[in-house]
Amino acid sequence: MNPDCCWSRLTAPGAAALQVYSLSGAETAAVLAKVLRVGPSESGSLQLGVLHGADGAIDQIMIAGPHRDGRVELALHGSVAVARALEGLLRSMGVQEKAAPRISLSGERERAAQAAVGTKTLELLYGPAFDELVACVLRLRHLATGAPCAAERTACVAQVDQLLLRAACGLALVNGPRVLLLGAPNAGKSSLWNALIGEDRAIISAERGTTRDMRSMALSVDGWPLILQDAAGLGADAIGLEHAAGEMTRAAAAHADLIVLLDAADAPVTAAIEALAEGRPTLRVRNKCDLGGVGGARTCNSLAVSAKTGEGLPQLRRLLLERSALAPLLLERPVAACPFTLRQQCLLRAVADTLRSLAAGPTQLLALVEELSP
Ligand SMILES: Nc1nc2c(ncn2[C@@H]2O[C@H](COP(=O)(O)OP(=O)(O)O)[C@@H](O)[C@H]2O)c(=O)[nH]1
Ligand SMILES: [Mg+2]
Repeated sequence: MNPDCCWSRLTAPGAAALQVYSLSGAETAAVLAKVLRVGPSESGSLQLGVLHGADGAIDQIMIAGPHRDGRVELALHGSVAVARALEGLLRSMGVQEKAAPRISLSGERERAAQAAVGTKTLELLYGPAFDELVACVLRLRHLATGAPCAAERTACVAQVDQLLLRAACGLALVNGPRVLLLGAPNAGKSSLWNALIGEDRAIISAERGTTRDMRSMALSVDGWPLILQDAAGLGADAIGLEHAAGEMTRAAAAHADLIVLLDAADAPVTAAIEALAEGRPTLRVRNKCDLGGVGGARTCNSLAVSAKTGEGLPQLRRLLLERSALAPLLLERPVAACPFTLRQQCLLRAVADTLRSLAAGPTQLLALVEELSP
């Protein structure tokens, strides 16, 4: 009977400096005992095992784990022969191969990529905002080490909130807010994308599933930066390539700063599309107004436009700015944007949350303040 254990290769196949494998399942320890001749190991520990072939020892293998999720990682020399010997042994014992987890631009990776964007520009612009952050940190440190009264906390929360608002503007200025056109197939997303960027770059077709890959374009709208994204539509019955394209759209929706929900009489927004935009900054737009019915004015909380005739596009451009993180910069007396990094913003947000929850003790706050210190 096959043991309750499966393996997957985490590194690319072929010769390399190092190969890494992952083993999981209730009988992982028993499998390792046979394959690498080691005893059970403590959670999170490192152990050295020896891989044996028919003619004796082949190589040493580093065993890391079990990790908290029960997984064990094996790190071995990158020779193809060693990897093949290990895989052969596992297969001969009936240990099942499992596809390695897909690497996607989400979670940690996406955050790291986001944090890296524009850091050089941020550094250059950082100067004027530096003193304010230092003053804020000093005040917070005083709060964390003293016994702050409620009024002091409230004043500090207000200061951190103000910094956060300005920081969001700063980052939007440096990177450009990401605006995603979202809608059903044939709503006219690609047509609108073309119209807004002023070039016929995307293929337009009444045939659904025409758009597959994500398209991003950096625009200047009234001199403000904006990243406009066109993605595949989300059809309810999508399969194969269309389904894969839809998955990319979902990922883009999760990271967009503003979602334009594009409606059209012949391609209405579905409940599934609405659900993707739930809780996110959203702007409702009705396309194809040239076909009659709705005029060029804003109706039912949505702006009517025509990607074909250009009607409503000046208003749409303005609304994109007003609904983005750039909005506080458009006011008659704009806030002073300060270009803190994404990491600093996350820390500031954590500080604000900690200050708000009266239960949190000063130790937690102090730890955050120390991390925030420039
Ligand atoms: N009349 C009219 N047709 C439009 C408009 N926008 C797009 N279309 C048509 O709708 C169909 C789908 O357009 P497309 O941009 O490819 O839609 P997508 O699937 O949402 O990207 C095409 O036949 C377009 O010519 C519009 O504003 N008015
Ligand atoms: Mg399209």
